[in-house]
Amino acid sequence: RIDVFSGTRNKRTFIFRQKSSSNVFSMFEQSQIQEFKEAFGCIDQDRDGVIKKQDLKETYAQLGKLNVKDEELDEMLNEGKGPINFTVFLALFGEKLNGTDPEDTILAAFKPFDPNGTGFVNKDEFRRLLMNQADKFTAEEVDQAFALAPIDPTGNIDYKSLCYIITHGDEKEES
Ligand SMILES: [Ca+2]
Repeated sequence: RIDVFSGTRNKRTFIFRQKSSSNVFSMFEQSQIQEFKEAFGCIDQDRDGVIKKQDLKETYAQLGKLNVKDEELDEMLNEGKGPINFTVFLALFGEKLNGTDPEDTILAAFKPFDPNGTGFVNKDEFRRLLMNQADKFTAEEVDQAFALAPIDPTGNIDYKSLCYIITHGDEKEES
């Protein structure tokens, strides 16, 4: 059995560094990684640490889908460009979730500032929020964000629009 967290990890991480310039494990919260690990364990039916066609077939069968085509399974497996161990699995999900998840996270972070769900927050509170999040913004970066922000004359920010700009803007920089 392959232990993805010891022997093979450094090698895989290196491959993904080259590919996306960031460590796939750093893209997720510890709790998310735990959830992915459980999902991986469910799919890896024979528990050899790698997802193969037979694993997918059995997983689909358990979900009641018995007529999945071989080509569809091949396509999924080919996405990994190699054996799908947990690190590769995480990277595949990471690519799919990257860009949407940070947006949800930011929107969720705004909720306490917007109890009535108006979609607007005061810009001074917004500045505090950005500078205290996990991905701390500097004052300069906040000013840059404000330059993009739709702000009304009373100083309220349309944060839903702004979250979109921030998260999708980041995506552009990475590629
Ligand atoms: Ca397997």
